[in-house]
This record gives sequence, structure tokens and C-alpha cells, in this order.
Amino acid sequence: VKGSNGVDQIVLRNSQGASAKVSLHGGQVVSWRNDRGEELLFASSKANSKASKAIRGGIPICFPQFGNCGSLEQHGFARNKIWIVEENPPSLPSKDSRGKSFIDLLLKPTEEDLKCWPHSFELRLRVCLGMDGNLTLISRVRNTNAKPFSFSFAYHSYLSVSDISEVRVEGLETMDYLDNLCQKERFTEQGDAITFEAEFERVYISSPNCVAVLDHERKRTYVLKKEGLPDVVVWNPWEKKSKSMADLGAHEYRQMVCVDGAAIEKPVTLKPGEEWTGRLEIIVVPSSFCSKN
Ligand code: TA6
Repeated sequence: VKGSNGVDQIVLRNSQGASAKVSLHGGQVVSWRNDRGEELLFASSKANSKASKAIRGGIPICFPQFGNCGSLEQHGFARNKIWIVEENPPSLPSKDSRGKSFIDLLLKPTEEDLKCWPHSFELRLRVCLGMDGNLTLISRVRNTNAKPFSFSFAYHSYLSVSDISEVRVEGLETMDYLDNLCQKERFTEQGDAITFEAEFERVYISSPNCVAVLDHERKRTYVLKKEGLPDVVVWNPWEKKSKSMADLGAHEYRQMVCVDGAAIEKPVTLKPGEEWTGRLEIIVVPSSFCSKN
């Protein structure tokens, strides 16, 4: 199908009626619906889908840089490029394909890209929709260069929530984090779940491989399971920052929370020929809001 920006999108479906939509623009998952057709990812009503920038929402791929800590544009260039469908990618473990509906996308740098980031690479993304409606993203970065290079990576996942004040994030208790709102100063999370009362932007480092995002009102929990992604970014812009974002409705910050599987604090370094894999599986479970366990 064609996206509103005129770029092709691939629709994955499973036999239960769940679906996911992936745009060749940025290799971005732009929609993920459960078997009742409910949208599980946030999509801004003001997403400026014509511009070359990422659509506000879904799961933009931040590569080879996260944020603006580097010489490239914010969150790197991968999310602003047109990817291609790869028919026969190098094989992946069968757990990432058996019984699933999936698509393989590939991004390689153009001569232009090599001028601003002089490292040749292959970035492969497999998006899988399981029989159970779970969404799995597997990214592989291969160094096809003659020299080592380092990069940061994040699945910038905009989860759809009923209201941010009803959301808790569990699994990051006692973890160290860098607070991006105060010059990335390092703190340690106190012992309880994360809740939201104001702008929030933290990078939890060396975090556990399983994080839960509980939405009280919808009795829904997103469980994020990750491999190769040691860090977790948790972000909500809140009201003031939202007003400065042209492609986000003034009050839409209340319907979203970003919880990103990422590799940021310690960038990944690849020698020539080496390959890195970052795998994120998001499972949605009905949750009676069992606060502690
Ligand atoms: O994840 C947090 C963050 O770095 C925020 O600072 C905010 O900039 C957000 O990402 C979205 O970035 P974008 O370039 O998509 O507007």
C-alpha cells in the first residue's frame, strides 16, 4: 500500500486478524494492531508525513546515532532514508520466522551518506508479526568496511496509552540512568515503578532485558523483551515541549510514552566483517493492574 507520504508500506497480517504496517521510509513500523483492530502504537494526528523526517509515532529506527550526541542529524539518518525490501537475506534463527508473517528490509549507504558518515555498512531489519500478534524487530548491522566503526542504535517505540498519568513502567527499579534533562547527569532509580508527572527523558543503562509498561485504564501491559540492547530510553515530552513540536498535537503527549530498547551509553564497535544484532519483542498482555508483581 502507499503511505500518505507516497512511500510504499508493507502490511503484515496473521490468521487472527492482527496486523502491522512497515514503511520503506526509514524502515519504520507505522502501525501495529491487535486481533480486535486496536492500534497499539501512537501516531500523531499532526504527523508531517510529507517531509523527509520520520513520521511522529510508530517505531523510528535511530542509527547510527541517538539524539544529537554526534555530528549527524538528530537520531542519525537511517529513519529518513528509503529502505528496500530484501527477498533473500542472510538467514536468521527460525524462531524469528517460523509461523510468523515477516518482511526483510535493507539499508546501505549511498555515496552521499558516506560523505557524512564514512563507514560502509549493511543494516538489515526483519519485522515479524507472530501468530499471537506479538511484534518482533531484529536489526543486524554488518561492517562491510575495511576499518572498524562504532554506532549507537535505538528502536524509538511510541506506545499508545490511555493517559500518561495512568502509566507505570516496571523493571527499571534501582537501575542507574542518565537524565537527559540535566546534562546527562548520572542517578540511580529509586525502588518503585516509574510514573509520569512532568517532562521525562532518561536513558537507563545496562538495564534488564525485560521491561513492562502498564496502562491502568486499558488494563493492558506492554512487555518489552530485548537482546543486544543494554539500555532503555524512557521519554515523554509533557505539555511545554509538545507545544514546540509542530508534528505533535498540543495534548497528544498524554496518549504516548516512548520506551526504547537501545544501545547508547556504550556505542557498539564492529571490526570489518563483524555483525551486531539487536532484537526487540513487544508482547501485549491484559493486565489487572497488579501494581507490584
Ligand atoms: O528519546 C528522547 C528524544 O531524544 C527527545 O529528546 C526528543 O527529541 C525525541 O527523542 C524525539 O526526537 P525527534 O527527532 O523524533 O523529534
